[in-house]
Amino acid sequence: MKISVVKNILEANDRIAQQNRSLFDEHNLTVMNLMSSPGAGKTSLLERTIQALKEDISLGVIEGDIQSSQDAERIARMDIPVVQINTGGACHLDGNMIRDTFPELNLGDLDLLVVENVGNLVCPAEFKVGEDFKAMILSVTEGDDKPAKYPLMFHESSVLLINKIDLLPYVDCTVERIREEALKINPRMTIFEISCKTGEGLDAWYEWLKQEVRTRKKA
Ligand SMILES: Nc1nc2c(ncn2[C@@H]2O[C@H](COP(=O)(O)OP(=O)(O)OP(=O)(O)O)[C@@H](O)[C@H]2O)c(=O)[nH]1
Ligand SMILES: [Mg+2]
Repeated sequence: MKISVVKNILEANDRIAQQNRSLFDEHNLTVMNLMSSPGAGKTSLLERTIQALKEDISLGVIEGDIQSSQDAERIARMDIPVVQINTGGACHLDGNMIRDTFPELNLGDLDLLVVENVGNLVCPAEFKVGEDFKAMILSVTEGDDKPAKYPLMFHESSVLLINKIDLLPYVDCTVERIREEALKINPRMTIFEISCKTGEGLDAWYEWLKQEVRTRKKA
């Protein structure tokens, strides 16, 4: 009985996510659902990415947090449209919450909408919001055992960004092990090694993302 309740919630969410998806498609909009545990570097990656791409691509951001508007304030400083969702306790965003932001966003003006999910390595992976793809960040300070211990997010994500590689000399973490374990779970995953502090590895990420946006614009 308990299982069927959970299943119903996920099915109801899938329906709303599908409606969101149809609306995004009408606008040839690329939507990325960005996930990670707290502090892995989601907002830092967005700040870097916005800075690098905003001349070529029209970006918007939805910020998801349990509480506070600090991340939205960081993004607003970069002069692009941003909406903050406070879940008030929920550990993930869902289709409904995303739909509620539409009156605040001019979807027709955007090429790329990024949804920064609530910091959590588990729950966000279970809920679609209408995205084209999920991307996740794992920072090297979290440890190279994380793919094996938290496989769902790795399974659901098309992209893995291994962040904070500038800290590798100080932590016991092997990037090769992260790669191997992640690819065991999801062999199709595209992996980038980056530092949002130094900028290392980010050019390849920008190119990949621009290509994703271009492909949908032409569709
Ligand atoms: N050394 C180092 N620090 C980083 C890097 N990327 C992010 N940080 C730092 O890590 C901390 C968390 O970064 P955020 O970008 O706020 O992380 P987040 O994933 O958005 O955090 P939540 O939204 O709270 O889940 C900040 O102090 C950043 O300056 C990096 O590549 N190297
Ligand atoms: Mg953040």
